[in-house]
Amino acid sequence: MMAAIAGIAAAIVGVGVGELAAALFAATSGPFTVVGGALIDAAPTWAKDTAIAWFGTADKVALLIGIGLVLVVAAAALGLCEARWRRSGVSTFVAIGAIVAAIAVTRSSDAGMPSWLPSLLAGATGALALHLLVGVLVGRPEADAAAHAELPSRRRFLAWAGGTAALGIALTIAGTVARAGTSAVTTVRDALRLPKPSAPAPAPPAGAVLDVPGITPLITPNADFYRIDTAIVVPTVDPASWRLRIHGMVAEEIELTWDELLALPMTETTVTLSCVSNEVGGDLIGNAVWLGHPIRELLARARPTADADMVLSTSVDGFTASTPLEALTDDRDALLAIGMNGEPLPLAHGFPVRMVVPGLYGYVSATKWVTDLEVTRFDRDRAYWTDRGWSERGPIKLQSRIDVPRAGRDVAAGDSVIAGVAWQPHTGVAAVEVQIDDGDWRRAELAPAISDDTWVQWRMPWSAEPGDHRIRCRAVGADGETQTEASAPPAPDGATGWHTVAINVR
Ligand SMILES: Nc1nc2c(c(=O)[nH]1)N[C@H]1C(S)=C(S)[C@@H](COP(=O)(O)O)O[C@H]1N2
Ligand SMILES: [Mo]
Repeated sequence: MMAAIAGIAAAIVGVGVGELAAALFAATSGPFTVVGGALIDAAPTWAKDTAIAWFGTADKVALLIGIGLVLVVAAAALGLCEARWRRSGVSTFVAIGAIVAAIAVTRSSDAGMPSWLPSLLAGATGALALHLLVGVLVGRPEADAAAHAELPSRRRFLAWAGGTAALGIALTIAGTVARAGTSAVTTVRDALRLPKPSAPAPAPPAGAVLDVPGITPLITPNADFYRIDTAIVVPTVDPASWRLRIHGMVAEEIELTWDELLALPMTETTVTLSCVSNEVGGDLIGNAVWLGHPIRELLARARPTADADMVLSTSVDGFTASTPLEALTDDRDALLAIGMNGEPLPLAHGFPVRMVVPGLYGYVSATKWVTDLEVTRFDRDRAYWTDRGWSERGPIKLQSRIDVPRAGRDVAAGDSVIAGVAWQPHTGVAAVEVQIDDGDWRRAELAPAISDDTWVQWRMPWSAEPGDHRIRCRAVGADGETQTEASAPPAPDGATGWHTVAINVR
């Protein structure tokens, strides 16, 4: 009996961890959602019809309750098994988690999210909890020795089991609350219509997209765009309550509502955004068409004082970035962005409003869910990452990457192609050079750029000879500078070095 309770408590805490993990990392991949969805898809029509006939619109709720009841019975059985044959229940918990995780992967609609994670965590947590609870229950030999010890030890077990179950319920509630906030704002976002830009982004020039299988797409789809957040939970900001305050060293303070922002002229521009943590050859970089109002217009209204040199932007989540005032007032398209690739900003990319500043790493410029711009000075205020050892200024460094052939992949001998992307946003790229083994550096074909604010694709034909080869690339900036070979780590202000891939040709 007690062992059955241990099994049930373990299952509850496992489910709680799984559902909370789903709310945080992979919305549609909670263990219950996965099993429910799979059952609905697998159920024969007569079963669905019967369910609807019996439960009507509550059929989904009935299904979830049904799954819950099956789980309770199974968990009780696993508890009893574990008490008799140690490890049997624990390993079955892990196995169930792994199976549900595998189903989750086949069903997931959370692009780029670890859909296997919630169920795997649920299984592992359930297993751990069962192991500990049965440990308390079976007890240590000295506790068993004295018969009179039985009552306190049973009470102790019930306290542990009750606590475990309560924790699971609390986690489930936390997950539900987190998800409810997200779904409310998602509904608002889905209903939004973006204003038309008064200055639309020019179409990419002819030839900007090279026909090379496997090369990085010129425009990164939203679902594939890298993400960097200090917040564990994606903040949910309702546009109706969003406000932006511009204050500090200004002649005139400005406060802006969502409706006021939407009424302002909108610019559309393509900008490559990169993370300072991007390693040489890394993929923490993306290129999107952003829609927004130029920040320089707002600052012109606010009129910064002559001695100001920085804007400290703050997010609802407390993240801050220090952006040189100049980058926000010169003629580049630094935007208070509301749109990304023709859609309202995705929640994870800063809905409803973020900053996008051509030429600067994200950590000093691209504040998501932005609500406050304080005009100030670098010697007066410090931003989130500056306090953690990163440079207070972060211009994006000249870089190039080999996408094709992929490192470690075998290549067939004969006519082949080497291709990739190169970037130094707001400076532009003039050339890319490629070296094979210890040969000469040769110029690659450079596709025309959308603008100096975006990356460019490049390629070079290669007659691949059998054997092991080393391929390296380096870019030349539009300012004439050649990308440095000196290798530097991302901290404190961005990685440098030549991207090098080892290839086997056969
Ligand atoms: N509020 C907030 N804004 C933020 C961050 C953050 O952690 N919180 N990360 C920054 C960093 S380090 C980068 S590289 C970019 C990444 O933007 P993305 O997640 O839309 O790709 O956002 C920037 N803006
Ligand atoms: Mo970043």
